[in-house]
Amino acid sequence: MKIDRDACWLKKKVDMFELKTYTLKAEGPIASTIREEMPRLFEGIKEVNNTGAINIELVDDVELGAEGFQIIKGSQMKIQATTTKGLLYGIFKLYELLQLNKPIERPIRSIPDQSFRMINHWDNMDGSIERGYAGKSIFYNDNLFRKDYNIVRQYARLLASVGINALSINNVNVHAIETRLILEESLPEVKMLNDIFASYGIKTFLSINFASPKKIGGLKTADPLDEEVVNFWKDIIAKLYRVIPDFGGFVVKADSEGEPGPFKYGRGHDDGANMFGRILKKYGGLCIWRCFVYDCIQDWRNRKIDRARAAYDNFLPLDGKFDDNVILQIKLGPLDFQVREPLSPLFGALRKTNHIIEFQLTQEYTGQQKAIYYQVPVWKEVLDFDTKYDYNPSIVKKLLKNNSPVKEHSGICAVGVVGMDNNWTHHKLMQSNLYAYGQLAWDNQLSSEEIASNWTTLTFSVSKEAHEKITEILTSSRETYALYNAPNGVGFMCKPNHHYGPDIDGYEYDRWGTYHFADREGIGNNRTVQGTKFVTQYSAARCDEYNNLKTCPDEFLLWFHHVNYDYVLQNKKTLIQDIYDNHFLGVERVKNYQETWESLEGVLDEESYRNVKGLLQEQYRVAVEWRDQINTYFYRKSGIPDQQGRKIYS
Ligand code: GCW
Repeated sequence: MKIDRDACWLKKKVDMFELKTYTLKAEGPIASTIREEMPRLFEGIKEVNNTGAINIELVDDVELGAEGFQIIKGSQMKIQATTTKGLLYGIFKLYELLQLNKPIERPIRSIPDQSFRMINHWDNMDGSIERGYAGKSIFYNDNLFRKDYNIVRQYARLLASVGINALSINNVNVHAIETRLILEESLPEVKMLNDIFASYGIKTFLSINFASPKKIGGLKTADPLDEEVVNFWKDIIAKLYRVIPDFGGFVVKADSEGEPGPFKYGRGHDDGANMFGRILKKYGGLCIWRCFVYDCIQDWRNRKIDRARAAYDNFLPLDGKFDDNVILQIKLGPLDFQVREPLSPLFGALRKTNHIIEFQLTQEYTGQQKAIYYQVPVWKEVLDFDTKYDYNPSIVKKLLKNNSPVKEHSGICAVGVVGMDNNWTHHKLMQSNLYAYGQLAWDNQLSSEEIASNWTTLTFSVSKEAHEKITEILTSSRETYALYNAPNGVGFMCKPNHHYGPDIDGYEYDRWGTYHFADREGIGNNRTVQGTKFVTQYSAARCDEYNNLKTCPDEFLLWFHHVNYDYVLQNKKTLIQDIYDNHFLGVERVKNYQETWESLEGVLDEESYRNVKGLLQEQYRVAVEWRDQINTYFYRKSGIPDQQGRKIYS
């Protein structure tokens, strides 16, 4: 099948009738990229000396910072920035504004809200992608680098076009072969990738194995306070930066799901992270340390342990103890990218530590690229969430930066989504999540609807009516998926291998701390002050709200409380009827998507139409499974019939 790599939001050139020339007053790798991009983006444009119709120029404008830009339209058009990276962002924005037919009536000054706008690749050198559902890795295959630099360059272009400025290129679960990526033998290829991304203003990081000193250094320990271990890392890092002087640094998953870490040596995570920080500092490198640390061998009988508490219990006591080039990376929810999950209580509680929030573009628990799940509504809920601490601003999108001692060492990271599938993301409509992630990380004020509408316009050339149908499907899809999935924030209930489709008791007696405790009377986790006390990890105001049955939002009810099936929710329904209604409604909405999509036959390009039509059939099949299994399970447990007498299997 034709590799349709440009079949994304950059696919259509803009014809700028009167603006056929440009000047660029800047040099260097990113300036070369701009010279390459201009004719790719703008029909018939060419570079001239002195003064063109578009003047792209470096200026002194401290307020713009290192990434901001401004576009001024007069007798000529000016794109100005303090760096070539800012100029690159400016030409992509100009392209988008013209493509969207948005007139530039007044100067546009744009400075990114979030400093870190990063992607983590969970790619393995064997070519697989952990939790990847869009084909094989674009970087590796058969334990070798693919060396398909054309694809990598097109990917770098996509990322830069939506302002993404950093990425890590291998899985955070670092297996034997990826442990060797930091060795001299790998550095020429790592440099090739690094330099392609750098030419688009993107910093490259490697995920490293904390036990590397033992695995590839011949040492008997990986203790971060051991002098030989420190010397091992000094040698590795010195050689790496000699070959790749502009390298970003390391991403570390330690003491997590079997990955080695400092706990083994009786050390704290601050000891581990700061060891890397101290060595990386002189090269300008960063250590990004993940907080996904919990008891992954939990005994389901032990009701005292609550995995949801773990990140806060492990890392809040270390607040302020990390070096200024160390950044904590924290998942948006306390457990693991669930459809409905309250915010991780570390946000707002951490006051003196650089940190970034971790999203997941790949749909591990949310349909695995076979269901439509546009994620901006989730991200808006999180970024606009007020943690209600007694300081200002206590809203997440502001405190990420304000509570990080080094402002530019804060922001957002997301687990990536692209693979070798010819449209990058397997599901054509899920390209929108990659586009949306970059746009929203840059401008936290953008609405879910606006981003969806812009992506649709850039991607499809369709009538206003068809445009509306596509954006309506996108913006409602997260709610639809949540309606037919695990109810009211209880989470999981999916197949343990691996998270696609229902298996209500699949995780009930497992070691992962992911339980629902359903019995014949009721269901849910007691995380209140009478239960695991997880709720006390929030601010006083949020703790009271969640702890109190009367004020706990219905969508988190079973995350925080164990209630009977006849408990009356805030929406005035009993829990059991709410479960029945939501699961019937969720399937109906998928059915409506199918009908809406069929009305677009002949309106959309054939490939996109068939891609989504086929995947919607699969989404409908699995939605029916979720509905019938959840409804039947809880009808059998509770014995309470559906008030509307609909078909529930006895
Ligand atoms: O969501 C879980 C995934 C693991 C992943 C882990 C993590 C890379 O099931 O595949 O490992 O989280 O975030 O480290």
